[in-house]
Amino acid sequence: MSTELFNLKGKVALVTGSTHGLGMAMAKGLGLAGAKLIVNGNSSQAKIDDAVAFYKSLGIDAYGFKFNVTDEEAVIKALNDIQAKVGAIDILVNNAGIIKRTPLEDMEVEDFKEVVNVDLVSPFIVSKHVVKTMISRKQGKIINICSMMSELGRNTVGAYAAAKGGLKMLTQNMATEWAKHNIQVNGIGPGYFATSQTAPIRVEGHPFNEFIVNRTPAAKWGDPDDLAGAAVFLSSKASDFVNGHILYVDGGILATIGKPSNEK
Ligand code: GCO
Repeated sequence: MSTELFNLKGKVALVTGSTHGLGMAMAKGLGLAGAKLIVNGNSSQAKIDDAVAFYKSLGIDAYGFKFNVTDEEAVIKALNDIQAKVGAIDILVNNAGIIKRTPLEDMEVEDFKEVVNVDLVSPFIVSKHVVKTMISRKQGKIINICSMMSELGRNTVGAYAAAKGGLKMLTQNMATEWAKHNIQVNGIGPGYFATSQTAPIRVEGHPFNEFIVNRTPAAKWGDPDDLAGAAVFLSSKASDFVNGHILYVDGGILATIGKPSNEK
């Protein structure tokens, strides 16, 4: 089989939240596969500039755009700028997300709404406006970054699970509505990865750290670079007949009920 199937040369890829963590790992994979990268963040211009410099140091053609994915007006303006300065977006990775870990009974409604707004509503906002050009160009790839919590619940992450569960179904509905335009919409469901988002539950001795290593058949936390292959696959010709699929990259967590802690 030709590696051309996975070649992204000439494609423009927007990865929201690509200044660090899983977004950066996936964006790096797309860039190294040949895509021109649109780097997005909303924290600081300095962080975006540093990320663009990092991608460029790898020989990747990268451009930074600071905008808040929950603000529809800001998204529309940014997409117009991107179109004018870089070109039409071929690949959209809706990665930007937040998490708040609080027992549901203690969670403020505003906090619940904020998590859903960032993790579920913003992929809708960005996709709704990017897809217009994809429809007119009769081609496009959209990848929504779901989660283990698209399938399973866990104490203290109820808002995040509600959002990521919804994102799984939004992915399937986008696929349903847009596949006829030769637009493939799929999801990636990361397992437990070593990032800043999981740092608080990964510290040495934290009960969750031991739990995840025991619960994961691969017996380790994922390395963010482990996600690059899934992102390239779902962004490339190799997935032109894959629609509405959530590709879990989880070391086997969803394949098992787990094992007693004293079992190897
Ligand atoms: C948590 C973790 C998870 C992971 C990931 C799993 O608190 O359970 O942060 O949410 O980050 O989403 O797929």
